[in-house]
Amino acid sequence: MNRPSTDPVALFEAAREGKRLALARLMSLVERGGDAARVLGAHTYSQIGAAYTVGMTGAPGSGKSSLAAELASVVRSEQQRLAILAVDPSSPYTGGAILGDRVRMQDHVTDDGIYIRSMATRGHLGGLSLAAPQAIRVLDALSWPWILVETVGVGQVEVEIAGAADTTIVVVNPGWGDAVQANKAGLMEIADIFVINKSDRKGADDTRRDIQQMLELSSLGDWEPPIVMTVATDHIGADELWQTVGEHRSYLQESGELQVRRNLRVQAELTEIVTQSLEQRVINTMESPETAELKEKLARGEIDPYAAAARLIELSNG
Ligand SMILES: Nc1nc2c(ncn2[C@@H]2O[C@H](COP(=O)(O)OP(=O)(O)O)[C@@H](O)[C@H]2O)c(=O)[nH]1
Ligand SMILES: [Mg+2]
Repeated sequence: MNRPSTDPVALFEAAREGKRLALARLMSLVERGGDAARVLGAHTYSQIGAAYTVGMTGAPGSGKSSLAAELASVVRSEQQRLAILAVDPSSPYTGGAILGDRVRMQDHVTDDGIYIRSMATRGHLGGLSLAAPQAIRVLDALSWPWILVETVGVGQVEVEIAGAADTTIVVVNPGWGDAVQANKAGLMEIADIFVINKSDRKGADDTRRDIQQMLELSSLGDWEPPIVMTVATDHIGADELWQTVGEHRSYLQESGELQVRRNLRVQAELTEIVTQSLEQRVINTMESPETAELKEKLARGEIDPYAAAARLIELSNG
């Protein structure tokens, strides 16, 4: 029998009663993936759909965590609750960063209406691309109405995670070429809202123009991504940003695009789960003694790679 501390369903129920430690353990289970994540997925699936997910991505140091802290204040002033998932191993919210004065997140640490969790990359298959949506679902099932996912806008997986939100915010800074860099990283395509944070610095207007020009060159739908200027460290712009998120949400709901997006998202996740489990199965087969002879034959040129592959797939299905 599972002890309560590792039984995912028991942890989920304890987390539902507001127990923070249970929630922390639950998120660790999700991070690790495997059976516990599967059980949890089945247990929570019928209880999701009410949460709204906001992704925020941009280069390291662009001010995402500072903005997240600012948004947390806005959300709390509206008596709403917000969960923040930081998928950024380089600047986790845990330990020093959260308690230090670098980011004003310490105001929120003891607030029941705010939950902050950083997720680290795991060293095995599945990784963050599967853990992040699962973590979002758990928070959704626990009735967190708003979930903000912060990821560094470098690396395909990170960009994908942020882009898989209902609303995606792309954060850039003033300075020559920042918008161009964001474009190269594939951030232009996923942006529903642009933020030029550190607008206290020189070149903010130029950056705005750069983004506008890039937007004009790309094929837009009915929603033209607004550009919001912020200075997170001076509490400027977070209200407007949150209002813009609300407008985008209304747009998605009224146009029916929210459901379309969510359908595409869950289909992409399905593909990912299938791909990764097949990949794992093939790797297991490759390592099994049964394939030793096959590999030797391949090495001796007695069988061609395609025929060997067909045999290997047969073995992995068996
Ligand atoms: N001048 C200025 N500095 C900022 C602003 N927003 C954040 N910073 C600073 O930029 C640094 C990186 O911020 P952080 O929120 O950790 O960025 P992240 O890596 O994107 O999460 C910190 O030293 C912040 O104090 C801003 O609007 N103006
Ligand atoms: Mg950060």
